[in-house]
Amino acid sequence: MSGRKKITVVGAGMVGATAAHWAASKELGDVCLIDIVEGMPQGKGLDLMEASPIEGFDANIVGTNDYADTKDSDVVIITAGLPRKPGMSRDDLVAKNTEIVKSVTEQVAAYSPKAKLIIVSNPLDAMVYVAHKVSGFPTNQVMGMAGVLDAARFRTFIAMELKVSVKEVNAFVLGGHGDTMVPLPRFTTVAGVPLPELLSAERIEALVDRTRKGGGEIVGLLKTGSAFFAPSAAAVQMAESIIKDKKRILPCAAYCDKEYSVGGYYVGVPVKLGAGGVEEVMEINLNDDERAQFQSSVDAVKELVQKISL
Ligand code: NAI
Ligand code: 2OP
Repeated sequence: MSGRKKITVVGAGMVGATAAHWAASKELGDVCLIDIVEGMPQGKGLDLMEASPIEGFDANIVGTNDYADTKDSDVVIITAGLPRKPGMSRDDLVAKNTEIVKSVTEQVAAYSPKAKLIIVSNPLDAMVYVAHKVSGFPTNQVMGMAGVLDAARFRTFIAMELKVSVKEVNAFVLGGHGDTMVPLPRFTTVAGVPLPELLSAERIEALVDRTRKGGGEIVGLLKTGSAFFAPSAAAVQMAESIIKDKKRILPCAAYCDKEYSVGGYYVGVPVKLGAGGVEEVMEINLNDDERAQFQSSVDAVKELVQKISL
């Protein structure tokens, strides 16, 4: 037991193990890596710990199959889930991952009732809803990672197009993960200059389209899995804002009721993330076109959530 913060990562696969790596190397706290596969989280945890003298980070890293080891975590990142297999429909995947996220969340919530939960498992907008319902946690404690990743992809493509540092590019996205995301070029800036002043509408649309299909582009290249470096970095950026009470404004899947007139669903919106988890949902004025796109994204999320039986 140390005086450090504690981050648990559930699912020690590609996203989970890489999230543990980022969290430890940034010295966010001690890390607990848990999976159902025996030996694998222990092996990855020990291997990562053995990298610490080389990289010079102080963090205790425990790999385990026992939820007792996750006790009193400050932040829990949930990446457990199955990828879609041949012959499996999207609905089959929703059913299977609902089962996994439900059982994981029950155990996490029992050992760490005050933890902030960051859900990564797909389909994201539905799985964060499952985690909220099952944990019974207040809405500020439960959120999903998608917007930071989608915005990072958009920022990458804009920086590549304009040949500028990614640090100059700030992007704004709303809505669900992937196909239904709503990038907002009006609020996307390069060194403070709105994107529409720097690129033609056609070029912006091409970059938006690539961003929407960003997950599929990586799957097409990898063939045996999906993206993990950027997704894990995104989840850890959210964890860092909470652990260090940075109060960053990041796009996250957050519970919205009156906000944006969503009516009680988790959708991607800009959120202030601090020690209290989701401390505020930031509302911005959307024009008619942006509002219509956001609404169809919310409708897609509702349709997905209606398929869930808990
Ligand atoms: P992976 O297959 O490498 O790892 C998943 C891990 O979950 C495996 O090690 C598996 O043993 C474990 N697992 C399965 N059932 C479990 C249970 N009941 N308890 C504990 N662990 C369990 O997959 P990867 O690439 O790490 O992706 C993980 C999830 O994150 C997938 O659902 C993927 O679609 C999603 N994802 C979401 C993103 C987002 O933007 N929200 C981005 C990237 C991935
Ligand atoms: C992605 O966007 C698979 O959701 C994942 O890369």
